[in-house]
Amino acid sequence: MTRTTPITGVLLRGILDSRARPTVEADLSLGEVRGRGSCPVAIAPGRLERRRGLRTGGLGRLRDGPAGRLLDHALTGYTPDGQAGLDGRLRELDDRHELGADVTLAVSLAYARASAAVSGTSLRGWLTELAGSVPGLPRLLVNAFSGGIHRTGAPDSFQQVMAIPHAGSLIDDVHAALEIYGAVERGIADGGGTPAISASSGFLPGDRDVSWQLATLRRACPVEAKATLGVDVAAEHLLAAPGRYRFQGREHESADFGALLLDLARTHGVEYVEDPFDPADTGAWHAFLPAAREAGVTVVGDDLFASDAARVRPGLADAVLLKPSQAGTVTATLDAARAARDAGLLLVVSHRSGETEDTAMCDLAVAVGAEWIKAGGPRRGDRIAKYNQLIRLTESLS
Ligand code: 2PG
Ligand code: MG
Repeated sequence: MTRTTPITGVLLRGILDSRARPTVEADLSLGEVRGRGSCPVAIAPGRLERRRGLRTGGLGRLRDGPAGRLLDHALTGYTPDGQAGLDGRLRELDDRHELGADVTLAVSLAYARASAAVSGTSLRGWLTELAGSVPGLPRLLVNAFSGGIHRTGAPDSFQQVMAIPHAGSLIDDVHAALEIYGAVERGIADGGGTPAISASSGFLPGDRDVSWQLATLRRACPVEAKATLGVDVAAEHLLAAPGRYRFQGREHESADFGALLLDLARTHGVEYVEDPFDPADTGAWHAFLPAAREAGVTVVGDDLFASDAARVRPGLADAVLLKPSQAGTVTATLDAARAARDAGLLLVVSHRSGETEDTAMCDLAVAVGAEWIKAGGPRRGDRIAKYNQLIRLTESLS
């Protein structure tokens, strides 16, 4: 039905992300039906992300700005050949006019929601249909500590230290997440600290090192949660020189850094390591993967693949991290998911540090049957909105 439904209106609006920085929301109409989408904003975009936002800067209706005028002209009255047709058009416009991912993703998601409504299905159902995938509920990556470039000063620690509950069901995992997070919070307060929370709702650990963070988090996990731990090294932001990483006051060559990561993993029960090296340090990724597998660690590429199907290949990592704002459109995100599956890789769907109240990432994670979802710690409305959408999504898949 949407194949033959013309777009009857597109409205761009500047709204605020969770860090109170401007981003873009789009309303798109297919006749009487309207869909809405918005784009999150990163503190730490990877340098391979080609579709960074334009930073329109404005709040309220952007109709009179260049992107608003252009899209109004290019899309009103246009009948796209489904989601792929619309996203192809958006990509062309982006290539020619540098719209930025904030505009293209917002419009693309708005179209997906409007199309789902026209077809009488949910966004999750619609995305599953588009992806041709088997839906499934992911496990939670619960951000407990934030560091690296997500805290102030020169980055020299992990960007995220996370708990991964495996309590039996997604709802049980949410209960476990609350318990673990609460225990970490009480631990900080009992130690005389004031629990301060980062943009991604992880606690800011002050001058406590990564070993302390991992040990504290491990202690906070109740046995019934059957939790393991995960880290986002975000090594691109730790790079001192090619093949050299800054970490807790020292510099390490790639091989030593890999050994240090696996030591920490073995000591603390870390089963998930994201971005252990810079994307250009491919020799290090290749060498690390078999050693990590031997240690029971899953290696995940975020800045490495930048949610780009053309970059996805086996041999570097076990899993691809998907961020729709890296890919720029729904179609490009699903293409990256498909490329991952074709390469025999697992999937993680991730939030950004600056989120909006849009919960499409949860529908995406369930639609493509991603193994994990990373939506921050269970605090603040922007992250809680994701937890709540996951709770709703369990109803369609129990
Ligand atoms: C990450 C994300 C999410 P950012 O590195 O995985 O926490 O950070 O949005 O700043 O890229
Ligand atoms: Mg990351």
